[in-house]
Amino acid sequence: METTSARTTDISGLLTTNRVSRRGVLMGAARLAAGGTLAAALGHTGLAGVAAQVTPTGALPYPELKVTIVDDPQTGQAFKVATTTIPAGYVLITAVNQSKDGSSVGLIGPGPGKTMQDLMNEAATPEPNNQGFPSFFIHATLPGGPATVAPGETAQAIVQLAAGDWGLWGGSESSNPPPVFINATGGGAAQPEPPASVTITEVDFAFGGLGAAIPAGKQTWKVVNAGTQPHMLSLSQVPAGTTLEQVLAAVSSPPNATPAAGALTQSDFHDVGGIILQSPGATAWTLLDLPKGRYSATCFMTDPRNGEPHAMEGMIAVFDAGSMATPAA
Ligand SMILES: [Cu+2]
Repeated sequence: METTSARTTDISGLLTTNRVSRRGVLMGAARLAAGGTLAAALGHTGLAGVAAQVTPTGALPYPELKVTIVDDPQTGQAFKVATTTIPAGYVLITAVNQSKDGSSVGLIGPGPGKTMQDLMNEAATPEPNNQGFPSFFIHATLPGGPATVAPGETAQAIVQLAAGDWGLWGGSESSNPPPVFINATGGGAAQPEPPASVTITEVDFAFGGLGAAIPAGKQTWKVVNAGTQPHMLSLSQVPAGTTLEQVLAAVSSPPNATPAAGALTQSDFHDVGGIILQSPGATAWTLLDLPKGRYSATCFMTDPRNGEPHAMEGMIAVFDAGSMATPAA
């Protein structure tokens, strides 16, 4: 049996690797928030925003917020948006990753009964070590957004935005994109729920729904957080026949360790999307196009109770798309 300290060391290592670290994204957000960047960005940008340029989304009857991720010499990555105002309700978030690294685009808003200023004040307030996870994320409203967008690729998610103020956050383990603020207006208009062929239920700590036969090709998954902590669904294609044990080993090994013979390396994981952090009770939809093959599903949220990534607590699975093979979960 591993000792707790040895395991913690391993986990610290895994969290510094670009491939597996999504917590780096969160820590980046916390750092910039603590530095007042959130407040400064808000003061600079203002919440009034520019004129809405809502793009019709073809077959999908939702307003689209297109976010282009670019390399930035200061912050690693930066977000560019065509508009900072968007109708409330279901919103299609399109993340176009033009940077050289993977990325994610999440949304964050004040918790129930709170304002964006409350959220920024909390974010800027030093807090005791909360197992490395900033507590303002726990208290915020996290509708989700496109996760695990490979360099040069585009990923889409449909989220539900109440009228009010939202911030875009995300990036990669090695980037710190300044937040971009979005104002959702109006709302109440009747919109159909996005049609989905697969429903994934996130619980503390597992993914439900991956036991069903997953087809190959274009599809939409409904992702429901039925747990008590924020969760995420990070999807990557992995070599055929990859086992859960191999994925677990890959996310557990220190970044600079020499991989054992036959072990998976970063290049064995091709990111295909998913949903970045969503609050308990939140539902989001990920638009996927899955070539026939094997995939891993992982949550890298940090459990604030013990500092463990959720993956190490059971939120890790492998499955096949386009095959009747029984998935392991
Ligand atoms: Cu989780």
